[in-house]
Amino acid sequence: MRFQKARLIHAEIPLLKIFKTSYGELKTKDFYIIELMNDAGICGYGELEAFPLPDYTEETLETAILIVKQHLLPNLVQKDFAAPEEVHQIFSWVQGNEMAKAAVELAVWDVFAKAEKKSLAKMIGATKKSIAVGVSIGIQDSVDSLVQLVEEYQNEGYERVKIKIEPNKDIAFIKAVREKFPKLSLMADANSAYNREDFTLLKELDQFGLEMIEQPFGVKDFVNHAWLQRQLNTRICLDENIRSLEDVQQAHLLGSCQAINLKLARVGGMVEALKITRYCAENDIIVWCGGMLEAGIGRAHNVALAARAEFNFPGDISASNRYFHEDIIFPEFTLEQGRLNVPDGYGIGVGLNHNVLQKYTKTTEEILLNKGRS
Ligand code: OSB
Ligand code: MG
Repeated sequence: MRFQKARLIHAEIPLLKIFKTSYGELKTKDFYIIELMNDAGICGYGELEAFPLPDYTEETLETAILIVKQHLLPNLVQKDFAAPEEVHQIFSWVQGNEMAKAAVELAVWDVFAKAEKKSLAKMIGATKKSIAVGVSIGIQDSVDSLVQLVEEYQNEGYERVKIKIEPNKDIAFIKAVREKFPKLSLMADANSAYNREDFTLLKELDQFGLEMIEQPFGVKDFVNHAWLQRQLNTRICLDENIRSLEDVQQAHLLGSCQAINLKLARVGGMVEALKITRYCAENDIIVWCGGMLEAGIGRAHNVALAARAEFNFPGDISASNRYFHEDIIFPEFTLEQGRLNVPDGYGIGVGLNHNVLQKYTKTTEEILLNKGRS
């Protein structure tokens, strides 16, 4: 298969609720859609997930789109590909820049699945028809507003709740939620807000029966996570640390965690994600699908991945209406008894809702891939 052209659509949609983490706030979802068209006119889609600031990982939307245009798309020019894995291989000379690679690679997967007249889920060996999902709640101003929000999401049917924490917005918040909902599947995500000096506080979290504590320490810190895991009963889950299979192997061998929040964007796309999934299953590490507040295209890729049998823990893959007044896809993802249905149409199984997308589009750019660049 050859690729004819790419279209880069830059859009920004307002979030229904401000999303606050230990490192900052997001009011909108700012992203690019990468549309790739092959020589038969089949279009596939990927979503560039990097955030505007280099605070979650090193990449930003600006750096990532530059890598896409200058280094990744030119690698597709006038080459014949027999499988998406070949595209992953041809990108391997580019160090880091996982989100840029994932956006293009995932568009390639969508094109191949559509060309083979299969759903993406089926193409990657996923068998579930629907997936259990959870909700990730940003840091709230008060304990009361957090408890109220948890109640709302629980009533909507979310099966697992993740609460963002940071120093001074931790014990009292988790304690209040646990007291109100003794049986809720509950976890906390620190986004690297703590260090070894906070040990007593992190140990205090051990009493609330949390499923896991996500990323308490620094984003390159495997050693101190291992030190902490040895002293906690609660599982540690790594998010920011994990960019590749090698990172998972390192975490496993050091004992840095017992669970992995797997994000397609953070590990460079589907090929790496599937390797990590296999490794986790073989080594008794919990693997579950995280989120980046994706618009509908990114969400569709997550749903396909989470439909694989290894994903037994509900992902951060909520319904479209948990994030946005309107999503850029049709049909939107809706919650049914705490679950999202896995689309069975060809490829990602959802299409762009052009009316909605147009409203929020900032720029569109076309790049020819068949006779050099436009
Ligand atoms: O740490 O998992 C995270 C959102 C932005 C940046 C980092 C994280 C998150 C989430 C959101 O937790 C999960 C979702 O998409 O619902
Ligand atoms: Mg996280």
